[in-house]
Amino acid sequence: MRFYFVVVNALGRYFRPATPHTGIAYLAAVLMKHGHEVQVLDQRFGHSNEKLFEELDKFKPDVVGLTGPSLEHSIMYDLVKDLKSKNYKVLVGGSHASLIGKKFLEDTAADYCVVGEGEELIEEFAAGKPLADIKGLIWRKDDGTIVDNGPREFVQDLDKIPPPAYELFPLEEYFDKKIPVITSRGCPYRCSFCSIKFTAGRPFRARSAEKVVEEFKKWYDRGYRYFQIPDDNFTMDINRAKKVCDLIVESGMKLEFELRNGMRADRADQELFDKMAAAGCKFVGYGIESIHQDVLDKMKKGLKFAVIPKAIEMAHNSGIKVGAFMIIGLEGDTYDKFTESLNYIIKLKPDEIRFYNAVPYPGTDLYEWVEKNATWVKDPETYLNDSTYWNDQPVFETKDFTKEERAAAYRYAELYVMKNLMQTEFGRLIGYAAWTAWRVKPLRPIITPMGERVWYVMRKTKSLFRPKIHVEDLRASETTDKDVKARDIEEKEIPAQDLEQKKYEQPPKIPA
Ligand code: B12
Ligand code: SF4
Repeated sequence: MRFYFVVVNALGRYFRPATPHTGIAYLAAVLMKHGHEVQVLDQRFGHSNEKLFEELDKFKPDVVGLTGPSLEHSIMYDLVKDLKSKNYKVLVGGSHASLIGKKFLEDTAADYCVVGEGEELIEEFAAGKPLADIKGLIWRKDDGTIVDNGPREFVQDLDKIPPPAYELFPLEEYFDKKIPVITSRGCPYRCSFCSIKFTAGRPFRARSAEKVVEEFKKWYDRGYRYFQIPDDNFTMDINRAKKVCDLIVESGMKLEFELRNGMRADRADQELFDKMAAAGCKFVGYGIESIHQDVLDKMKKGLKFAVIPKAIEMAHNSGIKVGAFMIIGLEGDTYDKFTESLNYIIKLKPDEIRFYNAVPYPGTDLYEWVEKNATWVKDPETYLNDSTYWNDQPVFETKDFTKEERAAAYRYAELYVMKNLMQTEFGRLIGYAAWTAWRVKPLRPIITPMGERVWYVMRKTKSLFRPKIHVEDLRASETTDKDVKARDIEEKEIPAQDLEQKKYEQPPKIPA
């Protein structure tokens, strides 16, 4: 079969895509392994639909596959309409399709919708298995009836999936010369706001360290030195994470990587950070969300705030930079608690701080809580599609934390966040000058795109000089300070049934 995949042009506040799309690269790899033909268009580079239709005319696919997040999903809906007007068969998947499932086919004329992971499903689909027998598929019968075949089990053995075919993407055009390598999928925690259960799911599943290192090596041999590990929970199994790092070191590759998607501050010890640093880790983000234990408990984070300062210290001991990711306005939060969170987190001296407005995705505990206990400022259909929640406008309010206070909190946090970001990226003085100019609101529409472009050029220039290796220096100065050890980290408060060792080594079946 011939598949044409489109990464829909939903960029939100990003002005250029950072990396190729991992999900589509995986699907393409599976299809090509089974002899199918695949082409990909990353429309986030701004390719028009005219260009898309020219390509489709030439390629004549049997199916056009679309992927996109909830953010700006109306772009995907419009594209479905255009594709259907030209009689293409349309298959949709990814975060938004997985979130709303059947509703996607109710709201658009798409033919098929995939919920959750797509590799095994697309193999069956391409092999011509009867649609009614393909678990995880929602499809439209000839008479228009929509059939939901029910959920599919998550892929149990990730090592069986071929590595993502990033070579189908225009690799030189991405923001950074950076390759994402997924080493595990899923996360068994139950944070009230998190929508991970709809795509990667709760069962934690890991690739073998050997396979992971093989994938790094594939790109390393092609000149890549800079990687991203976008796992949901890279250190869920700490020993496995250590093994991945050990094997990278043993392989002799002198690479750098970041854990920008975040790791849990309570699933780490000093030895892990030492090994991560030796393997080339430069940055980890912690999903901290709030400094207040009652707020953390209400969001079911399963995290004791007491571990945070040590976790930051441990990463710093190993020479790894730290990002602190915070959320404004979850259950139990107030304006005063927000200011305390901001002030306290600054004192912990992470290298980067980000504050986000809480966004309830349908189907999450947060969403249900908002329905019962709070007031929507925007209706879900609007805010899911709308990128303005990146700015200061909250999606809901409570009597203890009003929309005006939420907006003020975001603006206040943003001042600090932007100063920190600009000084990190452009240096102390130029960063401060840029930030001062950015603070003048009427100048922002000029300063922001200018800054982004300068930033892009700086990154590109920097990537010309890669490989730029600091790993040896780091190894030489490996920390001897072992004061902060694993036992100092309190591990607590995650539903025991999810976290028994055997449960995440042998993933449970898909939860009902
Ligand atoms: C890396 C990442 C990013 C990267 C790159 C994303 C990219 N698209 O290239 C960056 C930093 C740019 C990013 C940005 C954002 N992200 Co993000 N991101 C992720 C993360 C951590 C990993 C994505 C990934 O590579 N997964 C691994 C691959 C294998 O899985 P996959 O992409 O889901 O694809 C599989 C299936 O979904 C399915 N599938 C996917 N597409 C299709 C298409 C077809 C036709 C078929 C059949 C199947 C199919 O098959 C694939 C293989 O199994 C996920 C969390 C997660 N685990 O999904 C969040 C996640 C996708 N991001 C999220 C969000 C909210 C965002 C942002 C909107 C804002 C933000 N707060 O950062 C922006 C949106 C920008 C954009 N246009 O994508 C949410 C999406 C929720 C939603 N309903 O939309 C997620 C789920 C995080 C979360 N816990 O809530 N993100
Ligand atoms: S720990 Fe992270 S990935 Fe896991 S449920 Fe919480 S927010 Fe989601």
